[in-house]
Amino acid sequence: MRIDEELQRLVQGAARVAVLTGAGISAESGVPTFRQARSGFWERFDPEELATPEAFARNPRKVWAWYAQRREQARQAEPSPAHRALAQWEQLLAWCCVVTQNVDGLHQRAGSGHVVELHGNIHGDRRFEADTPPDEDLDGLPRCPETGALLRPDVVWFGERLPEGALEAAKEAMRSADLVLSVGTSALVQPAASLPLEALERDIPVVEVNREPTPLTPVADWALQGEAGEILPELVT
Ligand code: BV8
Repeated sequence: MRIDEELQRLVQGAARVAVLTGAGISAESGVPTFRQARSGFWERFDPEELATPEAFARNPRKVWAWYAQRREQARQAEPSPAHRALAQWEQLLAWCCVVTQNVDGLHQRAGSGHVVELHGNIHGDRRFEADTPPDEDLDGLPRCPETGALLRPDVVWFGERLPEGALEAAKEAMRSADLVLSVGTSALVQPAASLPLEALERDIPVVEVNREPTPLTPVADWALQGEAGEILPELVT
């Protein structure tokens, strides 16, 4: 893709960068996105149906099956050229904060040093604090070794509050950057999708890199349509 000269100068002159990423940046690592056309594996598992505390309380076995499969996918995946381009760029910047909606841990594996995980991390567990089905239905599911309480994936489900510190850190990064990128997100899930607005309200330039148009496209200063794994290495290194 030919990168606009003005944009290239802006990127090369940046010192403090905040990058919001979504499932699209991991697509080229082989990790399925949330809203791609339903095919095969995704027909049985609708994320917005399953990524909720109610779904887990109703059927922890089915939700754990979905997360166990996604955990394994994330383990087997390798960071994409886009993850790696961001990690390399960080070495040239005064600071770079990657604010990710993803739970796959691929930014950290690519070498990014400052990653804010808005929606948690699929490789962690924590205690499930609400009521669960009777014990006999929970046989074989992960439990807390000390208390025997049922464990759940350490991610933020729909209807759950984001980790306070993470959301505040993400907003602060967007407000104090001199350049913001939004990469591989459909800009639909709140409150993450509103983060670039923190920059736009302060006339901080926002660049979108995404395979298709999103609600952010019309208000972004630049919108580069295509594969993150092709565009980012050309744009930032
Ligand atoms: C909350 C973790 C409140 C689990 C996820 C307004 C304000 C506040 C809340 C709401 C609101 N309106 C609605 C809500 C509720 C809800 C919400 O936003 N619903 C949406 C569907 C409308 N939000 C919530 O519930 C949030 N909680 O607000 O709580 C509250 C307040 C007080 C007290 C209690 C509660 C919690 C949201 C977090 C949900 N958890 N994930 C898990 O992963 O299993 S969200 C899930 O969606 C993932 O994290 C995913 O990353 C995220 C967003 O999706 P994207 O990353 O954008 O992925 P998607 O597939 O959609 O898009 C990928 C894009 O990439 C596409 O555009 C595609 O074209 C592009 N692409 C693909 N390949 C490539 C590419 N681009 C470039 N290159 C490629 N190769």
